[in-house]
Amino acid sequence: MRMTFRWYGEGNDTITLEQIKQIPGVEGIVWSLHDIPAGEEWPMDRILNEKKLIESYGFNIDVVESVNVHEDIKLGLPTRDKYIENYKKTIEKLGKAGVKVICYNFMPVFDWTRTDLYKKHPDGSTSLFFEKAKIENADPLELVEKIANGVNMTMPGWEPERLSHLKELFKAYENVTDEDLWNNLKYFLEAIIPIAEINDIKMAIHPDDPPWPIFGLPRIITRKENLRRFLKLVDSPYNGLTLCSGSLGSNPENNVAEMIREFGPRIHFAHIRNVKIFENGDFIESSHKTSDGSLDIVDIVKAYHDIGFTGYARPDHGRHIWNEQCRPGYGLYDRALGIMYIWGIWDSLQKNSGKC
Ligand SMILES: [Mn+2]
Repeated sequence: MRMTFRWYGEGNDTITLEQIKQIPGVEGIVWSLHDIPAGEEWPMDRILNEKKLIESYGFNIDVVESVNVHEDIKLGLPTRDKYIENYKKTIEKLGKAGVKVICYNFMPVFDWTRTDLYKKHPDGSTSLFFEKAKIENADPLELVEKIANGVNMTMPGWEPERLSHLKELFKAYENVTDEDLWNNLKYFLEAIIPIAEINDIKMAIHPDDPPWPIFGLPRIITRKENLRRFLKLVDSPYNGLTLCSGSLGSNPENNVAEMIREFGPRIHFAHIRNVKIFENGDFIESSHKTSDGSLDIVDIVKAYHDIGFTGYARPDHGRHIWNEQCRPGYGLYDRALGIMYIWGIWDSLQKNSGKC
């Protein structure tokens, strides 16, 4: 397992590369060019600048999260081909720069959805929270405005230019079914996977978060059967998964450890975090510790160990603790604690199996 840490870039993150350097066992920075809108080709000089900066701290740049997919591709509009061409050119350039994995998602409109970004835990820490009833009864436009105004920074997936077209986007998706979305995803994969193969870049789709339909929008990357179907759309090792335990695990019917054991070699990127699910279907992002949430993180890490996982991992999200002011879900302290929890489990498994 190769540990990484997501970083939003110079001037776009409260955390520094010096700080990340002091977290034990972190080899790579998960990065992106966050200011480039979905559908545009990434400029080579910008890619190389980022590479130079990250590598100067001794980190690898192997994982990019994300290269976002333009809505026209997800909608299957005739304009999709030009955006797919741009996507292919970006893959080629990232391949030249030495990138090994691209994480992306195929969720209509939103990358992720929560109802509260700073929900308080009994210990005074805060984290992202999803209140099921609020989403079921909410006007999405109102909710989005409230969430977006609650933070003083641009969040991936919630960019102002995307949100300003929200009404039109909802309209455009009105008649798009799950099957349409599957077809549009297949069309996209058939175009990009051959390019990923030539450039030795593993594509790794992130599951839908949360893994069920919201606001009537279709969602397909949600459970084991669908992941199975996804991997068969283009049956290549370059068409793989970002297995996000927290996203998939917020549906109690999903058994994350079982998925790891089934999809093993097709998992290129592991997002490891815990969630606490309440009886009414609400969930809150908890610390990584198994007893703090509903997911058995020990069993999840053990599943990766059992399959001999050599791919990339990150602690995904963390709570906001010790009064840290940071991007929602992306503080330094709790993600660093999460990494140490994961290493603790991993190293003891290594030792027990005589590998350490
Ligand atoms: Mn994730």
